[in-house]
Amino acid sequence: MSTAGKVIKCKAAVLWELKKPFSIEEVEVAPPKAHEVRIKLVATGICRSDDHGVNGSLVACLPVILGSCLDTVEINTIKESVLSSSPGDKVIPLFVPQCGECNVCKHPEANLCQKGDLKESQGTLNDGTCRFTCRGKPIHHFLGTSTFTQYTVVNEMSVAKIHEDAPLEKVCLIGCGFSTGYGSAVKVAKVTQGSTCAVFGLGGVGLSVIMGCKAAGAARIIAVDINKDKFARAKQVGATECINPQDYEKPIEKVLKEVSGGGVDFSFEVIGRLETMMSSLLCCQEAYGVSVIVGVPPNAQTISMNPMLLLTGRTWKGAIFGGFKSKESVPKLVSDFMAKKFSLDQLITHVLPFEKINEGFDLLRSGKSVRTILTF
Ligand code: PAD
Ligand code: ZN
Repeated sequence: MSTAGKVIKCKAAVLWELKKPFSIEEVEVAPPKAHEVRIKLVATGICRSDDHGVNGSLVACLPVILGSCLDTVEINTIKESVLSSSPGDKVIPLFVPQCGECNVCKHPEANLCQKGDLKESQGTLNDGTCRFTCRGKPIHHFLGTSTFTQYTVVNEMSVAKIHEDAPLEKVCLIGCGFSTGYGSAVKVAKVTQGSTCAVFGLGGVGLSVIMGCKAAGAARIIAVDINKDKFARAKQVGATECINPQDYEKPIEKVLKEVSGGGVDFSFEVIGRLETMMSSLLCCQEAYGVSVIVGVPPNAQTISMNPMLLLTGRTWKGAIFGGFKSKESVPKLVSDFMAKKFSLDQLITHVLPFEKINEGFDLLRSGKSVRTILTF
């Protein structure tokens, strides 16, 4: 039976208050408006950025249905809009859209489309309204995606059609964590053959950075984490050595400079802490090192730094979503996955039914999981 033009009632994980558990509720999902699609979720991942949502440091528009990243879905209904996707297509929602028209989209290298909802989140779709209602109240969107729900509505510039045979419960990671890490190495840092890299933080994103460094031909990949349980997996994806800063008296940047003979070529902060951002900058070679910020700091915090650190020749940069233009890159990355150019298995530690979302967040916060996939 067609659902076109009708409200769909389904289950969603609603966050009514910051720092509280999700509540599984029946929500009403309005039909899509022009240039929007309503999609049926099949699998979605749980990401640290969603935890920033729970803590209020990424978005504070409550109540809200979170779920920024790591999602895969099937188009269910399309109304009033001419889209490249049709019912039955497999798609991945994009927390950074690609409108194709703004200055950033037209720039050959940049990817932070100006139509996104990342910088000053409104918690709505682009027309300023919400498609979710629960207990008579409008429920906000998150980064234009909101995937912790059986059905969601997104703008057409926030969704990419992918290979029809793609395994959704794996390629959902291409919607966020994998691409963010992998692109930070191959596209943002542009890691070179034979180079030495240091990666701070070995969560799902950090492991993906390691995979990118390896793919780019790095000779040494030094993995850094205070949780030594992360080391075995880091080695499996390509780390050549692992260091726990807590095993040393001296600061980690000094240790890394010593083991690399004066500083690494490329360093990555994939935790989201100011101290490790500075360590990551300091550990790269002063005349030609490139340091990339990937981690998102939990609150609006600032760093003070000595300009000499850059005057000597270092490059300090950062990017969202690995610098990939989302709509055009996600289908290509999925095809690369299908062609076995990389594996996602090492990133997936847990698979839970959607209703167990709170358990999934506990696993992330305790450091026991890399990525938990929620299935619908
Ligand atoms: P995660 O929490 O799974 O991994 C973080 C890792 O850092 C864990 O293994 C910790 O043990 C480790 N760690 C914590 N403190 C320290 C420390 N002081 N020194 C060394 N290691 C430490 O997170 P994740 O991999 O899901 O995400 C990592 C960051 O990337 C996080 O800030 C997230 O918000 C950000 C992110 N950014 C984008 C983007 O587009 N830039 C996308 C997705 C995630
Ligand atoms: Zn744009």
